Amino acid sequence: MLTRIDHIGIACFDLDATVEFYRATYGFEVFHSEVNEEQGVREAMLKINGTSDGGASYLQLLEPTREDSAVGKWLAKNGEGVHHIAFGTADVDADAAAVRDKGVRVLYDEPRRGSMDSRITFLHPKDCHGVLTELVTAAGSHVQDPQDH
Ligand code: MC0
Repeated sequence: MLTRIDHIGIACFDLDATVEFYRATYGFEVFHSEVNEEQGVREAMLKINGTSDGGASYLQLLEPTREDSAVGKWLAKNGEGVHHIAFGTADVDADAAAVRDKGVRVLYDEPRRGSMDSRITFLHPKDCHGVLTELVTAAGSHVQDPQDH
């Protein structure tokens, strides 16, 4: 079950300048930053709020580390802006399988490593009305207790 917006991925040319914009304009601070070589990104996670299933919601600022990466190609074509949205789930394997059964292309056979040791997969934007969509199970995420609301 998809329980939250885990993050909104924003592609940018200059990560440090974009981080500074979000800090100076809104007061958002960097919660975590890393380089993900497999995905070809340098990224900063700005935490917006925590959630009751053990996850949280973030803005994810993404600067490509190489031109032929997904974000590099997208930036060259579109310029800066919202690159993808990510829904949080306690069970990315089950939710990816359920979405695949509905005819949506899931881009990975098995979830891969995402930010902060999360497990992630992507759905093809052409099957999602133009929105590149990610499913994420955060490290430490747990199935939500019905009494958690
Ligand atoms: C491409 N398209 C998009 C799009 N990227 N549409 C909406 N949003 C996007 N972000 C569209 C293009 O405009 C094009 O449409 C068509 O999809 C094919 O795109 P392409 O430029 O030819 O590129 P492909 O086909 O080589 O790759 C597209 C694909 C790829 C979505 C399969 O970007 C991919 O595998 N993405 C998943 C991985 C990813 O994005 N990683 C970066 C974030 P037209 O109409 O022109 O044919 S990593 C991340 O976020 C991690 C660190 C995390 O969250 O923890």
